[in-house]
Amino acid sequence: MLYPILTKSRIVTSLDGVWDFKLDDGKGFEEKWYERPLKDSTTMYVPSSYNDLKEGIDFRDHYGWVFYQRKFNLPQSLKDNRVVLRFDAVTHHAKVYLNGNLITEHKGGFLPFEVEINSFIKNGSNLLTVAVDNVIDYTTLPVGGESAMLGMAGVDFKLDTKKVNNPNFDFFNYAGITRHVRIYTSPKNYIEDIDLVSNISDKDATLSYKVYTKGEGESKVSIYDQEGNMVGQSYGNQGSIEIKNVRLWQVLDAYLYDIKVEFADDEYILPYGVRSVEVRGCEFLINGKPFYFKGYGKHEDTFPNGRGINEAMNIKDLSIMRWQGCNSFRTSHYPYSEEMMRLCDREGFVVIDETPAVGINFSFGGGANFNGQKVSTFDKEHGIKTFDHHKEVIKDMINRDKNHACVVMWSIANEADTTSSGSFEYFKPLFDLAREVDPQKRPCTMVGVQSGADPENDIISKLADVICLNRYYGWYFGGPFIKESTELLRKELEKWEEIKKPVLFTEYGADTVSGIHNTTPVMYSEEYQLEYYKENNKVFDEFDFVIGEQPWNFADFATSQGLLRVDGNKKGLFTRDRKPKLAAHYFKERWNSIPNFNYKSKK
Ligand code: BDP
Repeated sequence: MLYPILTKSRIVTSLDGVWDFKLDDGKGFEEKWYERPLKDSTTMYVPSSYNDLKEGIDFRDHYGWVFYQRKFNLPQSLKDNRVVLRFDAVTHHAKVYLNGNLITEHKGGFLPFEVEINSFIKNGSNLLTVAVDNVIDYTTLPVGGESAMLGMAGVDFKLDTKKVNNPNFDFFNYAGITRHVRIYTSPKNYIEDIDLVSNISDKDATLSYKVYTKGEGESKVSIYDQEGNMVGQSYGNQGSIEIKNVRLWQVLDAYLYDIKVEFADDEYILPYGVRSVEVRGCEFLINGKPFYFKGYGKHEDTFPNGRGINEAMNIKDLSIMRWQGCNSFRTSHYPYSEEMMRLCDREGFVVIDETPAVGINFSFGGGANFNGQKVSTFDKEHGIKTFDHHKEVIKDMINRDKNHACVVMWSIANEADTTSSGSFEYFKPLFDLAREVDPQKRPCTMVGVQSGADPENDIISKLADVICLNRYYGWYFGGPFIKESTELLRKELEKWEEIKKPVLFTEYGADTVSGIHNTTPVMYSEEYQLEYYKENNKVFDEFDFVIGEQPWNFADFATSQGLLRVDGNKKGLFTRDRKPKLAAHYFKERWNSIPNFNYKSKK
């Protein structure tokens, strides 16, 4: 899906701003709130998660639907164009009404959807209503259950009078219209999508393209360098163009060409970086050189936006990461905003792009697993029901992000159940699908949970091109005995060595409350976090097939309330407002002395 931009044939206008808003009291649909102006509404900023923008726990933890509403008028001059209403993300389920008519519906909270509105627009004022549901269950991604993963330890009561969401994941279930809302236009004969793949040979590259169009016309594709010089051109919906003396997109030193596509009266311009990605043996090659991942698992999480897009913070985060010597991050645990992906293209950050598939695992929370029943994750009757939706999000994510130079690998899921019966049957077709739909055929991974899995029996070793591991030796596993625990990490790595694939640590960390200090490194102190990382990193450095380290997490973030979460998850190297903890300075020193390439290569 193309990102909406202004060109000579396209207009984009924003519907962001202050909308009317109302929590559903159970009668919203019955009373057809979408047919007329909302009564007794409050104000709400779009885009944002609504949860932290008004006071009170009933508001913050609201379960179910909410209604957003605004009016808009459109210029008459747009009438002869195709007019499209586009939502970049609505979490988790949206029903969109225009002038009282349901015009589209969308499931999944982290990917864009759009609808042509020509036949629904009126002259004068148009009433736009978006009903948004935050309910998570066995069919949604991320997954929710009937009892909490984190909370209510030892308390056996049911909230009969009140339904609550129980995330099977460790981040606050923020909801709402979380990314931009826009109306854009295109001519009636238009460019629908573009696939770009490049092959580099020595000094030159060949760009193969495919243009998907609607209506009558012929395509023309032209490549411009950053100075605006045309460096190649071709006609037809499919073809290839040579770029002589190509300037590659390099890590932290990006170079983007403009790919201009013309079709009938339509024009679209796509910034595109030429680079190659390949897994060879136990190495991860970018532009042919063995890359070492230095960076983080992150979240889109700020106050008071919640998961709402915060572009100023995106700039700040990349700046901090650059300062620290980082070169990469994972979009844990859902696809991030399109603006963030475009920013990473421009800055040269390397991104592992993850689906919202988190919580496909019924063994979390000490077996809290959905009301304490010992149901297996892939149990045909009572197990997970996410398969079809999982296919959709893989297709939609790859379709949205396929042309980004920054994206070097797809992550199919985080900490799924990868050992119990049915897991291979569930995941094998998903890996096949990702490999089939990506025009650039990037490597695929799945991020593994530390549940005592034996590398040989963990399906990750069969399906993934890179073994991504989340490991908490010295925290959940063996804390406070850091040294003894990392001895177990060493033993585990000796086993992974036999699988003969690259291993990347996508999570490791310890909760650390900023400001707690001690001469002896005790748990939760900044000194403990420092010690934890030093000891884990020592082990990583011993193994050549360990191709990177991404501590958990870049910054502290909001979670559900629970006994293990003091105002959220405190594993950040930075506080939620981006102030460094002690270990952040240690990583700055370490990462600035580790090169982006050839760190582990044998001399
Ligand atoms: C892992 C999850 C991550 C959690 C983290 C933690 O992938 O989402 O926040 O552990 O417990 O299980 O801090």
